[in-house]
Amino acid sequence: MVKKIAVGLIGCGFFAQNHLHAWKDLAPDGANLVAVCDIDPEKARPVGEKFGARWYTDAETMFATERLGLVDIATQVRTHLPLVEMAIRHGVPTITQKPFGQNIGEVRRMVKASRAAGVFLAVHENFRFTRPLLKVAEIIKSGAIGTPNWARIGFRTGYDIYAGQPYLREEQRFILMDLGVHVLDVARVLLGEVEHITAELQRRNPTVKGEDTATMLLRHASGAVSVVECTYESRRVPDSFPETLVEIEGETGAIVSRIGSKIEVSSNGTLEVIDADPPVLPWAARPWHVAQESVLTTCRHMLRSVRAGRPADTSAEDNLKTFALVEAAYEQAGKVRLKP
Ligand code: NAD
Ligand code: 89V
Repeated sequence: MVKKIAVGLIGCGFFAQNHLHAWKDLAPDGANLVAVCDIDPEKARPVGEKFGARWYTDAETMFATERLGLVDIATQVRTHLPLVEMAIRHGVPTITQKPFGQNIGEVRRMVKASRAAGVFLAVHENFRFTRPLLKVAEIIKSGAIGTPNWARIGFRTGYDIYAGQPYLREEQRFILMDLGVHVLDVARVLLGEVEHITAELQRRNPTVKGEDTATMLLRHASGAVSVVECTYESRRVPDSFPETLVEIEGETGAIVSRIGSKIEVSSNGTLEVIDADPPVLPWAARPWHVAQESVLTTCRHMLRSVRAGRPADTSAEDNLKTFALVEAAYEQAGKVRLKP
């Protein structure tokens, strides 16, 4: 009999629906979704009723009332710091959605608080847990292409993200905080830690306040170079949303991912095409299914990490390294000037 872990979720909005389904799917693995919380009762109540959990409109009351073994924070970034610090005060292992914090000062404060209290803290950074990118990482680890020495990692879409996340139009720091955290994390996973980064940022959509396109150049400690890019202003057809497409080159081969989660592996002169398209879970729908399945994989990883008493792969300390790249990209943007 698997020991159950009481799970609480804070923030019953747009993306949290995927977290909720994932925790219910993980019931056989010991996840027991007992409580949900949203400051808006018109969100908390129906979610509590639908997922069979007690519902709250105040996180402090939920922590005081429930005996939680894990809390999953799926609110927007402005509330991550206060909610994470609250959870840590209550000694509850905590997951928070990306972006980890509003700035690196907040991120460092949360890392310090979790370390001082000895409380598990991780970021729900799910792109590295998408099935295609798990497969790419596995291929690299197999040595099929040798040591990666060049890469292009891109999330380029024209998908109307604003329909489900209208607040993104108002963010002064937009694409790096929303997508840069994802693609830079993927770059770290596939090519290792980064020594330096330069960035060019653009606002190509006049109706948004922040940058909507980022093109970054990274030098990794291994000597590899990667071009890392993200935008919601692509007009390509077909659209690749929500896939991160990669081109990875090594001494003896290359990996190229194509729309539809197809992965082309060139190794020592031979080509193999792998289908890494994940199943469309009963509560998922194309094209979101790639991201939705990764939510389940991410939550499963978190549950296993808490149960094993070990840090998550996307621990607070690890995600600080990704977040530092976001801040460096903002700082570097446009600074490399020509001196004719
Ligand atoms: P949302 O605004 O739809 O939902 C957030 C919910 O939190 C709202 O219902 C709000 O009422 C509630 N809330 C706010 N403050 C609260 C508090 N103090 N206590 C309890 N509830 C509170 O936002 P969203 O689009 O679902 O995004 C949430 C987070 O998920 C963001 O950080 C976003 O970047 C992230 N996100 C991640 C992915 C991914 O993992 N790939 C995809 C989409 C969004
Ligand atoms: O990650 C996010 O916040 C979403 C995405 C569609 C990229 O998953 O916007």
